[in-house]
Amino acid sequence: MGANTLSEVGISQDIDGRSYCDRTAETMPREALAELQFERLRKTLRNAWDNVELHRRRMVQAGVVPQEVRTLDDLRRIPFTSKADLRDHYPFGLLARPLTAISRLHASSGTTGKATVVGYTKADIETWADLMARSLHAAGARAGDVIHNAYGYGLFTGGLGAHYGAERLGATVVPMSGGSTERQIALIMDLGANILCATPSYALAMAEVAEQLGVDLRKSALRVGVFGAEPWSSAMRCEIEERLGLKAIDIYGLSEIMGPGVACECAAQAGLHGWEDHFLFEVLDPETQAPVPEGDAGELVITTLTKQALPMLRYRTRDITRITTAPCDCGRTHLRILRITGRSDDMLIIRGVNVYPSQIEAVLIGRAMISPHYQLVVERRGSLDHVTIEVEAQIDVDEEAFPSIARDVARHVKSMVGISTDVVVKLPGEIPRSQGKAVRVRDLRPKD
Ligand code: DLL
Repeated sequence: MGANTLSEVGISQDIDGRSYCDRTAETMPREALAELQFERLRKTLRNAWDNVELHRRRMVQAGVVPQEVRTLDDLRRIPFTSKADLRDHYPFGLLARPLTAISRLHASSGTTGKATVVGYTKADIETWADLMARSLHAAGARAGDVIHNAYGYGLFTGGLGAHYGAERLGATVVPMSGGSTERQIALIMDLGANILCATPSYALAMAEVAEQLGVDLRKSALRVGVFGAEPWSSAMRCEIEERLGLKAIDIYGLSEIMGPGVACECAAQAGLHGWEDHFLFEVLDPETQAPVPEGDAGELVITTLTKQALPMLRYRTRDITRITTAPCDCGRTHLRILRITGRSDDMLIIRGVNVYPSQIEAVLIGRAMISPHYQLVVERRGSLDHVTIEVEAQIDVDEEAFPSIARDVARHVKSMVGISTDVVVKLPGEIPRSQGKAVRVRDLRPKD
């Protein structure tokens, strides 16, 4: 069960100007947190051993049984789990409970092959609602707020995850889902939304449509945006904050682990607090799988500590990030994930230079005469990969200026990211707008 009862959450505890959804859990001293993690890890390993054939087999192969895990460091002896394991055991092979005990299924979008299916018991849904309420609260949402939820409803975890969290917080939720952008804007204004939940790219698409309609969202009641589900740069954060007139907060999660609410920024906007009473976070070198020193970049690997239906042992997220356990201004003791740079699968190697789309985004956004919509087209030329950056001119820019804009963008990308690119300037509106996760890369390389 989750840490809170219904009556406890939504009552903010303002102490010294600090406010928590669950003060005890969020400010737990790190030693106590480690003890709790260990106790919960033992239970999780038991659950996985007793109920999931794959986990048991892997542990046997690795020569480790749950009873022999005596410290948190012993976690290193536990084998990894990957997305391929979920696919290979599609649809229910990794569930630790019979289908009769599963109250909800979600699935990942499955852009690369078969979808992966994830399941939740009633208690798992409760825990998720608690953690999502905790995340929304950390972001600055409060009971009584109107939360406009533009994350997609359905198999994607964004819509229902944010919805249950908003209700648990004691807020009023507007279950919009993605799309019908003009209607979204009208409802934000009419219903007096205080909080916007959306992907950052869709938030920007909303800002653009609002401007075209002559609606000034900066004059709306929106105070906070809770944006996630895709990588976004700090330049993008500034652009969104400026155009929507709100504080833009980063939220992280993935369906295999739970959905949104695994980690979320607080008002300090200085990294996403990973909720360590429910998850164990490691950052490993993706090649050697050795832990990297705190603060260095590596792959985020997550172990669930309270999931019943789908316990995940050392799940390799492929997300590249850094973490810090340094104290945060907000008083929360849980570690901070310092922005997800991108997925290791999305990393491009251009003439030996490793590049994530978000690094190029950071150069593009805020540049004069172009709008913050872009796509990267990756091709193979001979034996080398090549990137063409498609950017869009702002509405009032003369087409004669396009070649000089292209040269300017290419020069800045070269000097700030270190790669040579072609740049194509498109007319306003030519780059597809997202309603959920933006497609940033068109990969035209032959599949090997
Ligand atoms: O995207 C869950 C979610 C919904 C998170 C709404 C936040 C808000 P999946 O569809 O399974 O789940 O995709 C998970 O999205 O492994 C990351 O690569 C990426 N991702 C999620 N949040 C962030 C973020 C949801 N804040 C995958 N920054 C993850 C960067 C993110 N990437």
